[in-house]
Amino acid sequence: MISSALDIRTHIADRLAAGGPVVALESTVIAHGLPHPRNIEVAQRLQEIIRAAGATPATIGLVAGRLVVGLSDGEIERFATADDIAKVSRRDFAPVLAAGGLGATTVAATMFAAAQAGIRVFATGGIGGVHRGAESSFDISADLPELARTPVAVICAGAKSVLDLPRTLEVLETHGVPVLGYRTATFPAFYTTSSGLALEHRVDDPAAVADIMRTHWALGLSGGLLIANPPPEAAAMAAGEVDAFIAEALAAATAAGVKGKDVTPYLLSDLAARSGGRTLSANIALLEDNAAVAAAIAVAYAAAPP
Ligand code: PSU
Ligand code: MN
Repeated sequence: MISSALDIRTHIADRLAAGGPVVALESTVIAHGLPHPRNIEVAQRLQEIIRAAGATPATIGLVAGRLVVGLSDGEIERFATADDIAKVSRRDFAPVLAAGGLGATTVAATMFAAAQAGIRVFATGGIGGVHRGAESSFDISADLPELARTPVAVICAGAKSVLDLPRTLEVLETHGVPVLGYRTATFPAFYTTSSGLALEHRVDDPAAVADIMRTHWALGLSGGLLIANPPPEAAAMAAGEVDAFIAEALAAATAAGVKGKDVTPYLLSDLAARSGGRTLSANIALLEDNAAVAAAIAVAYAAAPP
């Protein structure tokens, strides 16, 4: 049964009903991940990239008590400009829906909404993961258990190296989430093309990814798949360049007492400031590239549905 709180906009419902390719997009990256006005430009650009590849973009967020799949341009603009937008992960849905107003969905929440709507492909920047020091803070993103339980393929540039990447991969393995390197044999590190961590599986074209998605779900394996696409070379940073900024940003976050859901947005904006905007341009370039790869995968998946 589809909840009355779920608002799948007509153009999305029609495309899905026709078996057409649809790519989900999150709203946390708009509201909390990128500064204004780049956020609105990027949100629009991601939709254009997906349309140009023949798929339909469905940006997801909470508006006035409803979980909307397929936000309008006007709504996306509100996410890009309003202050105090709630960051919504799985635990936050019901309270934020009850309160009304805007809620920006994280990877976890966007996956949940996409699956409810019947969307199988989702493009983002980087997933949340195991934070450094999680052995004492217990800070592990809800994105990881969501990947374990919700059947959506998430195209990302890995997880940011502010996280503990080896442990992030361990948790994904524990939960049986396939991690596919897209044209790479190692896990990308978001700002940099490689973390140096070897992946078991490498896939080189969208049709092969779509085939693995079909097989995974046809077997009755639950949960999502992670497609790890390195940032484009031209925009990627060198590890030596980004590591010092990350160490400084982590120290600044600790000194400022930043905790919980505020950690990721704090680090992103702190890194952008410290790097003179280098991390921001890398972030935007990889978001655009992930949208293009996701659209190609969605088109391939729609061409031979399960
Ligand atoms: N990675 C980015 N930009 C972002 C995020 C991740 O490059 O804005 C957001 C995503 O929405 C992700 C969330 O789901 O941060 C993870 O937050 P947390 O670590 O609090 O789970
Ligand atoms: Mn967290």
